Amino acid sequence: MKIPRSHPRYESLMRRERLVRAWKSGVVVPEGLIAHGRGEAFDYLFGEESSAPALVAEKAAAAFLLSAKRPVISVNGNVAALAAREVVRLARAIPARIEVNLFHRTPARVRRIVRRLEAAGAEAVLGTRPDARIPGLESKRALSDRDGIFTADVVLVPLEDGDRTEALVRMGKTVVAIDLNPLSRTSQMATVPVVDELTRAVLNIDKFVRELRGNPEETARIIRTYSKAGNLGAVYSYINWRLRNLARKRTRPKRRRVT
Ligand code: PTJ
Repeated sequence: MKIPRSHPRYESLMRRERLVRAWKSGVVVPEGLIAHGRGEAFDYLFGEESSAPALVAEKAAAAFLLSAKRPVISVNGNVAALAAREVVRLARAIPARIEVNLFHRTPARVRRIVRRLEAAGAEAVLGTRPDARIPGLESKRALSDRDGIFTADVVLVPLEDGDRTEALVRMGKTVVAIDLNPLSRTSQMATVPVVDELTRAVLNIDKFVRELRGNPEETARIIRTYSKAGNLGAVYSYINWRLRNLARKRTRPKRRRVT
């Protein structure tokens, strides 16, 4: 389907189209389409823009990734469909390794996603030959690579499930999550929950990585002063403020013009 550029919700419709195409080619699972719809509903609450608290979390995410010894970006079907190029660019800027990790894992799907990342410029993508298991996880998400997520100190997990986030945190890792739902178990469990839309979040983190590179003092200061509770609190307040503003606009009586 051709989406006209002039459509007021062009970006959102394009993302939906990209996901449907990726589902047809076996990169995205049907559950990924449901997950996307949930995310979009939350994005309306943010006015489909990165909020100020999201930008604070994105800067903190960049600082944690830059100061990591073994940073890894985890990629699933939705992420490969929506942000393969952006993820590869971010991995290069940090630099970090990329590992494909799937909830609905099949070897063929992993290979398809690796190929998609390679087409976007990625090299040495991990995930096809897992040789370790994340302790305490029953699902196939536990399968991991010793050179990647298993020994990473900082892991970026966009569109994750809460179980693996919790298991990774239990292993002592710093987990940076991207999830539009501030109430999801992932957002609650992550060390740095970034409550923003995937493509916007990856681009913002990339921008902050480039800004902070070569400035270890500022990077350390950001890590020192970041507060997860404070940041999530600011996200709730932002949603509250937006809804109250909208309610006020709707209920305010129209003023008569006196001539
Ligand atoms: O490719 P697989 O097999 O690993 O499966 C991927 C999915 C996404 C199906 C799997 O990880 C899953 O089931 O995830 P959940 O538990 O549905 O969680 C996805 C979360 O991502 C939800 O909280 C959504 O609100 C959020 N979300 C969806 N789309 C976006 C998003 N957050 C940010 N940006 C989005 N574009």
